[in-house]
Amino acid sequence: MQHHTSRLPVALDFSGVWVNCVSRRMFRVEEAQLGMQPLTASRCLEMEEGHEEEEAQDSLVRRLMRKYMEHTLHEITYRATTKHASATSAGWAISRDLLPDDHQKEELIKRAFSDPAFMWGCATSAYQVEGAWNKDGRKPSIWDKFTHDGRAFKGSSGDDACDYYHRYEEDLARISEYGFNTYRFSISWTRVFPLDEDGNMYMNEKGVQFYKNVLRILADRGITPIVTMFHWDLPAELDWLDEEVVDYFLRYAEFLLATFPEVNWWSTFNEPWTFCTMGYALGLHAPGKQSQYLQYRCGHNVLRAHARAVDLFRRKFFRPGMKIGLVLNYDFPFPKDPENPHDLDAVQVDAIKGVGWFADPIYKGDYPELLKEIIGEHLPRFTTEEKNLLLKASNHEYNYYGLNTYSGRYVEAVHNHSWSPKQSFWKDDEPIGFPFIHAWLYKVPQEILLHLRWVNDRYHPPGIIITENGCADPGNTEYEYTVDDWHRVGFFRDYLAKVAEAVFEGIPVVGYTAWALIDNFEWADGYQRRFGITYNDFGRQCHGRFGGFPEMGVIKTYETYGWLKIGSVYLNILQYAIMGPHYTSSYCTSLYLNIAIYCIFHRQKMGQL
Ligand code: PNW
Repeated sequence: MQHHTSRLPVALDFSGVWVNCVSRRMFRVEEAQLGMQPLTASRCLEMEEGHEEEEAQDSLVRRLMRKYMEHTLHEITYRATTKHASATSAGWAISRDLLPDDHQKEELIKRAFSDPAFMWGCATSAYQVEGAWNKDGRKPSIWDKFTHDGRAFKGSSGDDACDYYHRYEEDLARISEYGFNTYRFSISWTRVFPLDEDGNMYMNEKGVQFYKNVLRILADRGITPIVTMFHWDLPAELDWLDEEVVDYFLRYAEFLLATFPEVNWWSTFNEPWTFCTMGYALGLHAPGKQSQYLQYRCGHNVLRAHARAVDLFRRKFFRPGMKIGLVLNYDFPFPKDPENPHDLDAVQVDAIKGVGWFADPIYKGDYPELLKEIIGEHLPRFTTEEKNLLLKASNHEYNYYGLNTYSGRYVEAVHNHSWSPKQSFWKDDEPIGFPFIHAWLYKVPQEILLHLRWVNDRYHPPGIIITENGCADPGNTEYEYTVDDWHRVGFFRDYLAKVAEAVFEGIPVVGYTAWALIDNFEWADGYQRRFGITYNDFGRQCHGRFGGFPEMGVIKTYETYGWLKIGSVYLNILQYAIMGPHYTSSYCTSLYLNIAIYCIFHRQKMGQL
């Protein structure tokens, strides 16, 4: 083997790494080999010939992984990048410095999630990924109408999105490659059960077949689906303000439960707070109405629909092991002035308005008294019968609490009055945490712990799944920048460590599904926000599956794996660490190392090293 001194500083930090060659065999490569010389397929074959009798692959995998966990991926990169912070276009420097306690956080995560039954996964929603908006009998939803009216960023729409409707097999394959055992996705109502001219709903067989295919693939791979009935794409003919929508939803829910008996984990609604507030108060989401109080009418019908659907589920469909829940979003706030009792009150009021609005009816049978006081006559009231139904619905072993959370915030009482807390993300010219999206997404890991405690103390749900958590790329969204997504690694590590703390406190967190499997249509923000752990080349309306890494070619498989982001690599490594050496996806992890190396190459090219 030709020896030459590497021009790469990072290579000095490797005493040797394992790469995965075409035959899925692992080879130890000395640092010099990693120089500027690409490890092409033929190079791999050459190495294979020279190492016929290498140790058994299993033990190699284990050694690789041991090495991995000894140094951990981020540390390797850290060494190569210490003192080199990269500025994003947002003008904010991301420090890649390894914090002294990062290892402790990972240890905590490993211990907390060691139950093999822990649901570890990622999520998508129909309108955000599927595309094929008018294919095979799918009918328009309020989001088709809203986007076709030009109301999303730069006139974008989910018409094509990730084209997942056609490319779902490739996308689903990633879920196991990333080491996940769970996948959360939603069904498009108008794809499977649209309305005809007379307002009658009918089964659209091709649409049903699509989800049957998805579910079959997941079952074959041992991945548990968590299926959301409603992730915002309401049939265009309906409106959450009309009471009749409750009956429509009930029939749709019954149709789903009867048509997809292979699904054990259901959720009725995703984030009613968001679609009611953004859709009916702020007008930023479909159907785009702006008002002071209509969101409460929307929420009221959603809660009735939830209660009736769950009641039906209990009476007609429940079998032991089946679960059904509601997914609620909230970003737990901090008092702007922790010394000011009014600001402390404002935190509680905010939580009542954000979480209590939906969770109190579900778990306590009615709206919080405080909310009734604050909203007054504009808050609809439940009948006694409805209250009983609500209570009966959740008070059962099938219930779980779906918790979506992203950001932290400050709240303060205005004129010492806490009823309408004022929110902000900055204090004394400092953001509350790293700003991923200036308008709303700041990294504040502590909020997930406070959030979990608040929910658990108030409702005692039998189980909680973190159904969404994640971040968007903060600055440049070009391929080279988003694949090298160390900010995302930091986000997941720090939030997961807080979830781990919650687990040790006895809070029953039974799963975590990262948002999102792939970059997708981010509603009103269109394609400018990349939340995916997989890169998607929207420009060409197809996934960046063909890979990039043009000059790199560390290994052959690189062509196949070019769409990976380091964020997904990290989650996979964590999963390996959690599950131990018997974890089957370890093979993939070795590929990821190559991606990490790519990023280091890339940074050097960009002058960051
Ligand atoms: C959630 N905000 O939506 C949704 O469940 C996902 O569909 C979405 O892609 C994800 O979070 C990331 O945004 C939100 O402006 C959209 O505060 C906007 C907000 C919050 C949640």
